[in-house]
Amino acid sequence: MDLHRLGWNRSWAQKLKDLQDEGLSPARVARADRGLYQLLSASGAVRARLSGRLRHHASSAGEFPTTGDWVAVRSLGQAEGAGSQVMIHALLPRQSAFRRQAVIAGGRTQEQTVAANVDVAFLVSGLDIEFNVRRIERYVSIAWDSGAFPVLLLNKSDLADNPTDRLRETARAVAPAPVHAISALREAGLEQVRAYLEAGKTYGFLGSSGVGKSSIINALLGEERQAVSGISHASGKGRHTTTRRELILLPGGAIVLDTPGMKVIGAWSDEEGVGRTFSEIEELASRCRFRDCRHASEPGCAVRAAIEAGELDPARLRSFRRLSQEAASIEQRKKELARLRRLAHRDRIVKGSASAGSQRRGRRQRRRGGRSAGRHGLDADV
Ligand SMILES: Nc1nc2c(ncn2[C@@H]2O[C@H](COP(=O)(O)OP(=O)(O)OP(=O)(O)O)[C@@H](O)[C@H]2O)c(=O)[nH]1
Ligand SMILES: [Mg+2]
Ligand SMILES: [Zn+2]
Repeated sequence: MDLHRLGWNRSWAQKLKDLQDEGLSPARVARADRGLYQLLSASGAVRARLSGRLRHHASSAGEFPTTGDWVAVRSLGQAEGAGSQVMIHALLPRQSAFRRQAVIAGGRTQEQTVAANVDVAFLVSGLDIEFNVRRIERYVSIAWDSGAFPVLLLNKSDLADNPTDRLRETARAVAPAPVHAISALREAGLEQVRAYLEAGKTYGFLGSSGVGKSSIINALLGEERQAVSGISHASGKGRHTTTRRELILLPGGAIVLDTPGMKVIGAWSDEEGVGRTFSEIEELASRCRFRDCRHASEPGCAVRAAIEAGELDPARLRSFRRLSQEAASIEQRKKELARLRRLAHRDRIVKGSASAGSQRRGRRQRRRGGRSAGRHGLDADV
């Protein structure tokens, strides 16, 4: 399989190179199921496990590979291809991450990444009785924080008496994130969703159980690949039809992530958080000769000295590097998104009082500007 089909690009190649480990090859996590991973790689689908070291460090950092992640693997010797198993040795720093607090043993909570490396987050809500603007707002703010670009899909427009009012209300609440009313069942408005899809980009579908995430994906695929619930979700009992997160390749080249419905509880790691988790490395780093020491080959590096003296596990430094790089990379995406958001906001305010003619001009100018997220239609569909 061509890795680009899975979203591989120069920036990922660079991140793999940064691991400075020979003989590791990249693969993307298609499914994660309690320690067992389904990966897609250049040699097709493979099953994988975490190396003991990675598992150990992942549990201390609360970060296991998840669907959408790029990992570095080493084959276990058998012939590669369907049925072979590989070992995951490293997790590449994420470009975006949807995180939530999961309750673990003893009632404690631990941060869990629900979806990684999503470019556009389709936040799905139902236009039926479960419609709730406050919940939608929470989803949108989590999406901005994750480093993904949020797009609201108000599904089940066939069940709404007043879809236009709700569309308007939502658009006002989440501006400048775009909002679209669709019906997966009637296949209405799906062209608005297709307009976002680009080859090699990753699209996550997120939202409560029963809102129609899998139904929309099936409609985009043109086949009933994902199981959807035949029963009514009107009771809101939260029966999950999709039970695991999964990566799906659409015919046009876009990569889609289906997820089980989730409750939104926000909380995000930041660069400071990374420092707290790796306090012993921070402590050592404060004794490096150079303040901006990367602990690679700089003279007077206290971190490398500790590794050479056997006082620090090199894998620990690797996890630290990955998490710091990840935090920086998500931080950078958030800044870029914030900039787009401000621009779109300003644009919207101007547009609000503008005539139809100047709106068209505004749109043309934006197109000429050629901003990367420009084609994601920053104006709501109202
Ligand atoms: N009326 C109507 N029903 C829909 C529409 N889209 C989905 N449904 C129905 O809603 C129910 C739930 O759809 P799913 O696609 O399974 O929802 P989901 O978001 O994937 O749910 P989980 O996998 O549990 O998170 C099914 O009975 C679908 O047939 C729609 O546009 N209109
Ligand atoms: Mg589903
Ligand atoms: Zn150093």
